[in-house]
Amino acid sequence: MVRCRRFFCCCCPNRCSRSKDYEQAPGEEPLTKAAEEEESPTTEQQPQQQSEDMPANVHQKARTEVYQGAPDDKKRYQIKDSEVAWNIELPSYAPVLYTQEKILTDKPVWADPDVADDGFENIKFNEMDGNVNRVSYNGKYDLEELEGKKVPRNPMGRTGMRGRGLLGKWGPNHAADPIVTRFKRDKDGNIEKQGDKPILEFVAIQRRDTKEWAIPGGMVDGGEHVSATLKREFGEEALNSIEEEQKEETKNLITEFFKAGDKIYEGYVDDPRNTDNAWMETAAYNFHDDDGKKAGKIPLNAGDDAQAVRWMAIDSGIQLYASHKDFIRKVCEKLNAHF
Ligand code: RP5
Repeated sequence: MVRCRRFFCCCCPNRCSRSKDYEQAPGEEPLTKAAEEEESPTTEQQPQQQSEDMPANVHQKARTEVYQGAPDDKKRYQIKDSEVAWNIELPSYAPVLYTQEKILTDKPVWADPDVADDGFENIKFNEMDGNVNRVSYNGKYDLEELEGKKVPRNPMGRTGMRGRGLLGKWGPNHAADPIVTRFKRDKDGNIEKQGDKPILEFVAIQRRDTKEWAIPGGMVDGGEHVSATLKREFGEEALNSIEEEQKEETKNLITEFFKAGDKIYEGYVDDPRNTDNAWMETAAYNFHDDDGKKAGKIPLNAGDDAQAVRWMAIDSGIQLYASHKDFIRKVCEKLNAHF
């Protein structure tokens, strides 16, 4: 079957104009039983709440005035930290309306219909809608009115922009983030330390869109297990697996390595593309190579969406895309490593 793998990744230079052979991993296994269960959202949802897991700096990057790729007159309406929450009265709130022109005119398959388009009324928010997961990790989201129709409302509050911006789906846009780590070692193979804690390295990619360093994550395709997305995205972004024939040995190594991951975070991402009506959510998993003999040996090679890839030493000073630094910090806590 030939279909676009990238779904609605805005940093893809092809913006899904190029189809690639889609290879659903045969007999793809869930990471763990718990992870498998968590991947099947139910319609029985609790009202939205901010989980303890939520990164501390939620909703900062999703409020920057200049929105990537938007025309000059489509700047976010600026609000103070204290005005983000919906329950704070803000009669003066006048968010700009913006959805990328290409999404509106090309109507790509990975994007939802716009409010005035045929098919919009059939979208089922807050539930599994065919193979599209419209369930939020943070519980049931509210709907608000936009041009006479009901659209999802960002559970984390105001962003200064309505519409979908660069995102394809109304409401949650689901991604998965593989955090591949190893200990930093000197030339003799000894683990390097800061104080009494080992220093960790993770596989980082430099995004083509914002040029920021990031975890090599990506969108979950419709009907795809998060476990499959984690492996696929790592292959596409950090190993350039689409363009190059991987050696059988490398393939087996990756398959084995990606069987055992620890869930680090599930929920809202403070992504710069978020709007009042469309936002990113992710499932971030850590795959740790304790002796550096598994993932540590795989040759890295930047794929389509990345302009560079490397093992990056972790320290609290790193600057990463969206909420990725929060996920990395959690991995350090779990492995009792330096941050
Ligand atoms: C972030 O966007 C997620 O954490 C994930 O890393 C990424 C997915 O979007 P694309 O890289 O596919 O654009 O919010």
